[in-house]
Amino acid sequence: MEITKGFKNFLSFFVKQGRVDKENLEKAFESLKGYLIDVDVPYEVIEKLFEALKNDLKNIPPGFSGVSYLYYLLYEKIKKFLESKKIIKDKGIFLILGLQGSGKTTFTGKLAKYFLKKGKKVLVVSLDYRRPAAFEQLKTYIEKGILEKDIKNIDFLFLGKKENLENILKLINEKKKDYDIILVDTAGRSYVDEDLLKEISFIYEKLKPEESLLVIDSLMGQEALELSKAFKKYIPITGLVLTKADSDTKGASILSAKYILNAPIYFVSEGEKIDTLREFNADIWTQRILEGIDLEKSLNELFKLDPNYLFTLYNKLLEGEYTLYDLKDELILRLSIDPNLIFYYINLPIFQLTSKFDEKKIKHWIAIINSMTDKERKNHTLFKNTSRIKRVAKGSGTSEKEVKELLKTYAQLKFQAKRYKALQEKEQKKQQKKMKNMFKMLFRGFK
Ligand SMILES: Nc1nc2c(ncn2[C@@H]2O[C@H](COP(=O)(O)OP(=O)(O)OP(=O)(O)O)[C@@H](O)[C@H]2O)c(=O)[nH]1
Ligand SMILES: [Mg+2]
Repeated sequence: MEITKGFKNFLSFFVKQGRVDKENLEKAFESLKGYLIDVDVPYEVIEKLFEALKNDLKNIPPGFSGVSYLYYLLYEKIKKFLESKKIIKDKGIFLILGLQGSGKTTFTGKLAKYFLKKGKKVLVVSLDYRRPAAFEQLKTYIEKGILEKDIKNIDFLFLGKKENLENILKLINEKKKDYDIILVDTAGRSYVDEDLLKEISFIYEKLKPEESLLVIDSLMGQEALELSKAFKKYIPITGLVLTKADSDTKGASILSAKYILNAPIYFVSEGEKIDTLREFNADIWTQRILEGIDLEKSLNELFKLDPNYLFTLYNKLLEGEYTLYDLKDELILRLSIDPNLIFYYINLPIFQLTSKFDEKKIKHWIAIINSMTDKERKNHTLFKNTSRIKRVAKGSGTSEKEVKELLKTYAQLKFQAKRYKALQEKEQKKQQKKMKNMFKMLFRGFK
């Protein structure tokens, strides 16, 4: 996330200094402030955060180092700013609003599925008369993405022409008694203008929706602030939705919207698939803002890995039984791990080799191993014969240099493992305990 860099620099400044005192606090604040302003975080949000921090830092409780207390405070302040006790209503009309292309229609589809899963009867309405195809887009998206049994619990309604607006709003109100949830997707514009706002406030007045949800594209910068201010003038926004959170989010848009509208953030939408809607979690987002890690995702990723399998692979390496087949398995496993999370695994000897590889390199190495014969995979010394290297490079569409690099690295890995084992035998008990603790630490809280 763009804003993460600012916070990371801020904290590492104090780690380097080794203490937090008034003088360097002012200096670091100024530099963080400049950075956050540059990436479109509203000035007032930054000021408020800093005032609160400065105040609390006056008394560092015993047991805390200055830096860890600073981190703790920063975490608590951001989390408090983001979180809300309110939960989304589960009955009534939901108006979905936002700029063009922000993800309203996609989110409407996801929300329909969210409520169907809860056993609700849902009506989906499209008021997008500018792009009639948008209705078909939404209908197909939902019908493809929901369970067969839920189809009877959902209906669709389309405005058609702009002239029908008043009639359809009337119809929606009449249908309120027949459905638990009515989702109303609206048309967006590429910028906030008077016409759009007038149309929306007209719709709002006629429907008096239970929830008016503003969709915020997480790639937005300064526009998020303008958008929130403009909407606030016309209608009360009851909740926020952050979309495209799977992309390289800037982070500032949600802070702006939250600050201006002070509405709960209900959902985070993370992809084009209908199942990628998550309820907002302030802890996860605070972590994402401060450290750039999505803890929930990392835990899910870790779950996918079987600790027993990792341990077997590790033991094979130590016992000298780690073949090129195992390296291939490891590489395939590496492909399934988000590159941003690889540091979680870096302490595992088996991933040390591949942790710095990018996707292209991993794929090349897999292709190289795929082009080897069974015997070669079990005995890499056969490659002393250089014609084998030529053959494998050709067969895998890579270069001889790459094949040689793979073989050299693999040989080094085996050599290091051998040395490590000798060392381990010396200090067996100590090491085993260390390994056990390391695995335990990596998989803490998973049982
Ligand atoms: N990566 C990613 N793409 C998304 C997400 N939500 C929507 N999109 C994509 O963004 C584009 C616009 O999404 P729509 O849902 O049509 O946006 P909209 O706000 O309804 O657009 P208009 O109706 O034209 O105003 C589409 O290509 C979507 O597939 C998301 O959470 N992640
Ligand atoms: Mg749309």
